[in-house]
Amino acid sequence: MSTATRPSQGVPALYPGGLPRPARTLVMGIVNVTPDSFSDGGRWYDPGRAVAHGLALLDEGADILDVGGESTRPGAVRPSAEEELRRVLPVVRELAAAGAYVSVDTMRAEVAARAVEAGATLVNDVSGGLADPAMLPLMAQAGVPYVAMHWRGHSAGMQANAVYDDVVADVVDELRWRVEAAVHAGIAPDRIVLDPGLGFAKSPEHNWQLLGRLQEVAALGHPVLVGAARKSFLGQLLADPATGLPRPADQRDAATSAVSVLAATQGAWCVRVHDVASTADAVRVTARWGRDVTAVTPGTPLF
Ligand code: PMM
Repeated sequence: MSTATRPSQGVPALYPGGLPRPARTLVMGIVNVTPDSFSDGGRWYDPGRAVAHGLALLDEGADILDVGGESTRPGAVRPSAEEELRRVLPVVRELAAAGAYVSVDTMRAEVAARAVEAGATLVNDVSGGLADPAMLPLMAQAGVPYVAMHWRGHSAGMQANAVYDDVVADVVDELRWRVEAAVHAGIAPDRIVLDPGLGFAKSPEHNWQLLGRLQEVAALGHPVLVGAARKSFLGQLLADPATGLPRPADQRDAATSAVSVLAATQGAWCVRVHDVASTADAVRVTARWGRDVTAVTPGTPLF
């Protein structure tokens, strides 16, 4: 499909608060412009290749493209702000110009501001405003939707923070505090999306508990984004029975689609994935299925 014929990719008209609210779970396609992300490290590091990849994800059915220039894999070393800008800006600019709904995955206010200038219409901050004190005030000013993820520290040492009394209750409390901080800074509540932050200071068991009790996160009253794609807890679940070795990251897409379906049944607003084609189909099937179930027994959960 040529870029000229790609005006909106079916993303519904924006709400006054800027959040699309379709009748199904949205699909956010991942465009990592990094040399070192765990799942696709280096494949789209060149800006031209990243743009081509983003356009291909749109054609596969992505509603939103999430462009990131910093790997958050456990132990990752942070790039400088200049380097992050150099990676993401040209990609954001070109994808937005092609008509995509572009999100920028950054913890830095300066990068968020420059990306919004370049055409990004959503900011995805894995630190929920904790990494950069300038982020929440900037978001209040920018007025675009803001994803606040549950986070307890930078990747280098984050797994040492994976200590909870009750992971779901603790994550919900900490997300509530982030919402309070965001609203206090002036961000409109209807622009805030929450994310439990799978894999960020979480053990596999923590991730499974959060997924199983996703409705407790949704009960905070904000749209919920789920980022399970290709993460190591899936690799561990599907470890080779003979060797015990985790399933490699590039062979976790079927499991990711299964998580997308289940997250959609729990009312997730959006799922963030690498393999858009399978999840784009999965969320459509889930929405169609759920419509009839709801029609028969209103208000009954699917499972
Ligand atoms: N995970 C990664 C990066 N950004 N953003 C949100 N909102 N939620 C996530 O779970 C999340 C994220 C790390 O995964 P990647 O290296 O495959 O992009």
